[in-house]
Amino acid sequence: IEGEKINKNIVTLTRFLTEEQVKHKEATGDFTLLCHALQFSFKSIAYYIRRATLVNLTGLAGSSNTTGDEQKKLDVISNDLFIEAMRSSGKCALLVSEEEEDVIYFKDAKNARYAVACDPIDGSSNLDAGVSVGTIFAIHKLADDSTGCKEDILKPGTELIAAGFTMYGASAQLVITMKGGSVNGFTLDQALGEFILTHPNMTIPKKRAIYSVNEGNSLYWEDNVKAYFNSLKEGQEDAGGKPYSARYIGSMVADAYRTLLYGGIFAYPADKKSPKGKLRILYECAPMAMVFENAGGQALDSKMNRMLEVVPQHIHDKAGIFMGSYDEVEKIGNQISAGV
Ligand code: AHM
Ligand code: MG
Repeated sequence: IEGEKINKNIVTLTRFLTEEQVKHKEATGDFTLLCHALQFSFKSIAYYIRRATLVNLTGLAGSSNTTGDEQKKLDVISNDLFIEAMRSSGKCALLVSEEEEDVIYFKDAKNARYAVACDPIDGSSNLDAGVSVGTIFAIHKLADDSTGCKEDILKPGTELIAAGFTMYGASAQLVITMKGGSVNGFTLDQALGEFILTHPNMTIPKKRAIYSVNEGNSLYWEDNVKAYFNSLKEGQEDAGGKPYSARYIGSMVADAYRTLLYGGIFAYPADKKSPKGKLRILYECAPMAMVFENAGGQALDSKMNRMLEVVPQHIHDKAGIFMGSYDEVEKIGNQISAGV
């Protein structure tokens, strides 16, 4: 019978989170509620991105964010949606967003124990062309005696309790990982309005001859970085004598998602033009590094330190990043650290 082929034992994100909560005896349910608010913001952002061209949401908003980038209308809307989702959850004490200069404190959330960092729309230069963008999130727990302060979020990635991203592509893909846990991928079923577990226990291939970097910056790269990327194009012994393939979307979430599934490396190195790198530690580098490490890969900064151990001094601090398959990052470590 046709009906027999249909999977009736579907794991939604809600079910997944509830089952995870049961595994942790000390859990209060607060984290689960925070994640419900997160997933609602992803669904709303996905909805507005899909409709952007139809309802005049493409183009600039006429303002610029803290870093001086011109804001797109969707940057502004997504940031507002994310902030409201966190505020209304009652579980978020403070929020750092790429679009906000300062930390946002939700003082009304009296019993909130979480601090969240987010990039509401990462890769927004791709928006008007309909190319994949994403939302990145990172969740810290407040210190026991804290009611919410900057120090609760200015922490290294090793202290994250959960992190992940949603990619708005052909479908919306949510990837989430928790401290010491596996990496799980969910696909938004538009008809059901639910994220469905489609990629359980994701692991990144150990190696793959694909590199993903903006080579337009190579004029500014340090010599050791130049030498490393040039070596990939020269035909590698361990890639059957063939050169690596290049893939670069210019949306970290989309480049990272592909790298997670296919393997290879993604990099945004610090260079002479941007000595501290371009990508932000709290809401770009650290959460991605957590996903990659929990999937069996690695992530380093431009000084070849473990990305998760980098401690930001300020909420919008940046770092260079190299992340991907375990063996590929190992190779970078060996080739580049010689010149660090
Ligand atoms: P954004 O958060 O302002 O969109 O910038 C971050 C994006 C990343 O998604 C991507 O990896 C990188 O910037 C691309 O930068 P470039 O255009 O310099 O290659
Ligand atoms: Mg970004």
